[in-house]
Amino acid sequence: MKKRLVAGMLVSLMAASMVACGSSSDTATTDTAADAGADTQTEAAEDTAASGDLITVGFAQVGHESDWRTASTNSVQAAFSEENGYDLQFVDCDNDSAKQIEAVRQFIQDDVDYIVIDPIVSTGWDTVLTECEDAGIPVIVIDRTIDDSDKYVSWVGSEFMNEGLAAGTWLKDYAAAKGITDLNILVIEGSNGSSAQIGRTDGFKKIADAEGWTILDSQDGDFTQDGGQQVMESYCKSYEGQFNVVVCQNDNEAFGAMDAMKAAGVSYGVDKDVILISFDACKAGLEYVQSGDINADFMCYPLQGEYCAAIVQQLEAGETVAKQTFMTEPWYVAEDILESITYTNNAGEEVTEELVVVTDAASQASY
Ligand code: GYE
Repeated sequence: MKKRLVAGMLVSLMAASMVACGSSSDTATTDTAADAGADTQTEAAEDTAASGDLITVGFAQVGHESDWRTASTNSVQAAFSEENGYDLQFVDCDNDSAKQIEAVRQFIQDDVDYIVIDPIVSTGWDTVLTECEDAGIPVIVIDRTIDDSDKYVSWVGSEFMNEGLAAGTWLKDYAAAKGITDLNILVIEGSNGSSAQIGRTDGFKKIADAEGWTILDSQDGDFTQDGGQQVMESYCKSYEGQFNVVVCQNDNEAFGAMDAMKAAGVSYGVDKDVILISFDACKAGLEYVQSGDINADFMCYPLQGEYCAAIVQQLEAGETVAKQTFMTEPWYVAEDILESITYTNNAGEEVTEELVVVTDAASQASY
């Protein structure tokens, strides 16, 4: 299908496909949606390969800051392979928003068929997305969200606010089960201005405020191991002997924080000085949950390439695409103390979610 046709379709899609919500009925399970995506893709790839015409896709990736990011990059590159009928232009934006906007403008100049963006920050997108629209190039957003513009066709990713709410609720129930009444918390946030940082911070804070917990400090660790280590080193000096919970907004920050705590003589994990909470649930993270060094790890599913390619194929076929597709994510814990947690999610629904005890990280982790 030629881009001009897709552009025409884009306008009606925007008007018709505002199915935004976060209710469980719109939540794609990772298996079923990925399977459906894979089927559509194979058929379409056969057609495309037969015609010898590759679909060009520009992908402006955040950077290479974490294990999660590596998994995301691999997933998108595998889904948009030449074998599958695509010519992928991949740009690692190195966590630099200006560079990311520049990459999108270059895709417009190169007249790609589709643009995929994982937005480093959630604001500042309207102008360049208008340029994409004017050029007739459909934009698909993955992972992080965009706040200030609706000029994209579809988004695939996680509900970060729910991840934060779940972490807070788990801490509340876990502390009660262990008889810990006084919680003094240090937070190492993800990259400032990213929707992942904003959602996880706000969700957790909502529970902390309701429970009257003390958040001693909350600083940016940039989603990196180095960042986590540096922030934790300074926390260990400034708050020596004053904290008993550390919340890291991704696994790599948690790895850095563990090194810093070890060096400062602070113990962490199951029945130690500090309860350690993390997000992402990547393989190395789950190994630390299994060993009891991380108490709980809230999954954020990065293998979104298949979903994204399935959306491209739907657009190629002239079908209506969902405005939002949510990943389904389990919450992992080290101990068999609580079976589930119940909380009110970002869509205002009361949900009960199982907690999965990590007993075999190697087979429980897929990235
Ligand atoms: O948690 C972190 C990565 O945007 C959800 O970015 C993603 C976050 C993920 O660097 O590890």
